[in-house]
Amino acid sequence: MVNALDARLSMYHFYTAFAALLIGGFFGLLQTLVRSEQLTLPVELNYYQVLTAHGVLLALVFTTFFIFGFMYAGVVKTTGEFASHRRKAAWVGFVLMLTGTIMAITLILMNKATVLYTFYAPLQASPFFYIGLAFIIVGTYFAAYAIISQYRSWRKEHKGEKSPLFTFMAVATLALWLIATIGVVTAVTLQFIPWSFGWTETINVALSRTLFWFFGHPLVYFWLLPAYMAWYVTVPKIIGGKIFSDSLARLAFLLFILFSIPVGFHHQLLEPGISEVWKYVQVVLTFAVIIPSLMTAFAMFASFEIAGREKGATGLLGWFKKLPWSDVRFIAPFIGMAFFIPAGAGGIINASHQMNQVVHNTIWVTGHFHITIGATVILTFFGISYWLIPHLKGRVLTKHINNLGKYQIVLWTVGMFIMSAAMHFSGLSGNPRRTQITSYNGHEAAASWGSYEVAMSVGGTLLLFSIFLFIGLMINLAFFAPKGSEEFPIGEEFEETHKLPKLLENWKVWIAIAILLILIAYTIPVIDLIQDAPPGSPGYQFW
Ligand code: HAS
Ligand code: CU
Repeated sequence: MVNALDARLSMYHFYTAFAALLIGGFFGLLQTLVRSEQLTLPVELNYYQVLTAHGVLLALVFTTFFIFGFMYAGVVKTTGEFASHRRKAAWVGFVLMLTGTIMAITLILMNKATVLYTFYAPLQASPFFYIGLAFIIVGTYFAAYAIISQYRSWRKEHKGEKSPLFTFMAVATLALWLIATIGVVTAVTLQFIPWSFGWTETINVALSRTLFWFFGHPLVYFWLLPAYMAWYVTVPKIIGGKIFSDSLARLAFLLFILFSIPVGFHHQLLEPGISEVWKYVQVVLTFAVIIPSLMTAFAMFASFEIAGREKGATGLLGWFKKLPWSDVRFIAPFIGMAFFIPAGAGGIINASHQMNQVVHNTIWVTGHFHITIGATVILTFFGISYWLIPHLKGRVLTKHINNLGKYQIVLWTVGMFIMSAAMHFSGLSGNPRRTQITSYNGHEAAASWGSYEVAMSVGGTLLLFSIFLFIGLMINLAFFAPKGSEEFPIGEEFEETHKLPKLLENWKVWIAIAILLILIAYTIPVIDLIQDAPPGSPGYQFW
């Protein structure tokens, strides 16, 4: 049984996350309807404002709250309940994050921060928007403290034992997060806040974007790694199998710390002011960060096969039939994994310097991140929710809800498939991202886009229906499902290893290598961006 106080802590994060999902998802549908010219927004709302709210609510708010709710639950499950001072720190973090969110969203709704979720300069929002973002980040530092200090005291009390895999992974994810946020915190405090208050007249645009992507790329792994935690630790148990290799899983997470950060230039391949040499270095490192995902693919197939064979499967692919196809806790993350095969391939295309010229700033990129974060990650989060919410609330996932859950997952899958396929294909023919009007007054270049835009709105409609169903099922699981206890699935190892290579838990070494790689990849280009900067830019509000 979970400690009620710890359960409440996680649940408050989920309530916030699901509220953000509902509103953010609704805004998403509005965008597809505007772009396909089926809807004109009321004068109080403009397209870019809705787009900003959609990005902030889903990419930043939904993810962050969900991830901390999930990590707290798993850390408590594997290391024991939180000491009260840590739980307090976690609540302070929650309140700060919520305050920041309310500030940022209010300013967006007041049309004072229509700068999209990447808040690229020289677009200039109200200073309170940036302050809101800063609150969210500072909140996550309190959250990180709660988890990391819990891990440290567990290790002190269990000298010589290896730490629980889930908690190890949470700490690795937070290590990545803490290093990554240095970039955005620097940009927000030293550049955006003084500039938006008018204390400085201009901003170094290229530098601000580089600091943003120093954070922005690892941010996508901050979303992905919690999904990987579920794949490595919980999915093997759900399918009645074993974790293929505990050490491989840990190594994959450590490699993410090394290679996630010094790669931000793959978002700036078409920007001036950064020499080709440094773009090349960061593209090579981007190809290195693909490796831990390939390791994960390998480990997943291995644990599926082990599970199948233990249930008597024979032949090359017999194990495939033995997977629990009627269990929503399995099919949701599994479909997420399947999406990640084309999604990863798309990422490799994006990262290839020459091919990036074809896809950059087209809606192909929007397609890419809807099948990474919007399918792979969120389907896994849906799968987690089906067992974690009843687990925390002392209820059970009934057969009936499980069946409805399958419909919800299928709706999401079909909706996301239609929408993101249309985005990928029309992106290849030049359809730009982040534009309200896609007909270009009937220009022939735009002739083929219209039908894709309609397909996107059909996909978007299915997605919103899926969200409605999901929220309904979650309310049911939290408040109305039969009382009982739902397990938090924690897999066992295929071959139990009691001792780990010491190096795998020597954080100093890994963090030192990560910092070294960052210094190699960023020092000279950042000096160039400062020394050879063109005159700074004043702020613009085009909305
Ligand atoms: Fe990305 C742009 C490159 C992964 C998210 N990406 C974005 C943006 C977002 C995003 C949000 O290089 C847009 C930002 C903006 O607003 O401008 N991305 C990559 C690369 C990877 C990658 C190389 N991205 C992600 C993930 C994301 C995400 C993960 C969110 C969670 N991305 C880029 C680049 C751009 C970019 C450029 C800039 C484009 C531009 O020009 O603006 C890699 O990490 C991908 C590696 C993944 C794999 C797949 C492994 C497969 C697995 C599944 C196994 C399946 C199983 C199931 C076991 C190699 C693990 C079996 C199934 C059966 C059917 C049998
Ligand atoms: Cu990236």
